[in-house]
Amino acid sequence: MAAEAEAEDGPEWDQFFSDCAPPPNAAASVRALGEFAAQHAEQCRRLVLVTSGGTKVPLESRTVRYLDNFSSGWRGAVSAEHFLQLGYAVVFLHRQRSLFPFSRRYSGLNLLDALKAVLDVGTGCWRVEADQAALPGIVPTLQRYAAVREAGLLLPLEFSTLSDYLYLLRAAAQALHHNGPKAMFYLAAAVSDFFIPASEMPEHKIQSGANPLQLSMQMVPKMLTPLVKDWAPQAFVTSFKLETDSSQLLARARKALATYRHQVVVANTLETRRVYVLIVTEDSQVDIKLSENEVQQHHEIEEKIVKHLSECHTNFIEKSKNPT
Ligand code: 9Z3
Repeated sequence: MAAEAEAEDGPEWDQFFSDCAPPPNAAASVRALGEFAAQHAEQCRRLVLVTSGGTKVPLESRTVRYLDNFSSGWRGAVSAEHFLQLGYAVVFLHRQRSLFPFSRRYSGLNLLDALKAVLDVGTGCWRVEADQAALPGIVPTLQRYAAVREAGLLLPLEFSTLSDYLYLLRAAAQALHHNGPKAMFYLAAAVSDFFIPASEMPEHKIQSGANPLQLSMQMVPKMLTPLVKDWAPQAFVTSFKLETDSSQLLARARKALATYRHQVVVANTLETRRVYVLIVTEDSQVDIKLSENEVQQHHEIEEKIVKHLSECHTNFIEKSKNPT
């Protein structure tokens, strides 16, 4: 698989991947992806790859320091739950220790405050009791999580650095190739645009005497190009566009669609991302919002985003059966 893919990635990507070591769990992840994709292809189930969280960009080979970004993984974790709710199988490619589907509800909590060790006088054994009041909604959450696990609908994969992320994204895309148009990519991870190639990175910790610290970083090759053209040409691809200037949202989303020729861009701004997104396709643009009232009732915008995209995905699958 790797050799075949490398021949198609283009020189920039050949260079990128030959320059970096595979992630520590690469072989097991590739195997798990292949099995997961095949199992759900056989069951004719829709499958989505959700990417989530930010990438780490090392500044030294023996890494002490790295660049990171703001992403919490909320968008990805919440969206993954809603995709599962709609019957999708989900590959959840997420930054290590970022928010995770289901457990994300309790991420701000010190678990030890919600648990108590209790001595059972009858048996003389210790058991652990949970304070349900400290864990709101824990019973339905555990039930949903257990059902998802039992049905084998969730494959979590972790990344930490930019190169781990890109390696696993490519491996996932190649595995999902077998799911054809039933595969969706939902690229919500906040991926660095800049990196320092291994050959240009200092081996040891940068000394604090370096004042001012000057870094020279290169642009990361645009991953959407090979993803759409070579790695998963039949899949339904949704990318996310993040801006800080809302007046640029539509133009930047249209530019991305015109450049990569994929299906959807979800555009959002840093400050309003929990309550507003703009979903742009070749021939439509749809505002998705949460009202004040919905915010107060703890609705999640991801439910609306995922519902809208799954409808677009249905049309895409239908169209691929009857191309005009
Ligand atoms: C997003 O725009 C996501 O919605 C957020 C979610 C990262 C803002 P949180 O994890 O935040 O819920 O805290 N993701 C894509 C960001 C990105 O890097 N997009 C690239 C760009 O804007 C294109 S691939 O150029």
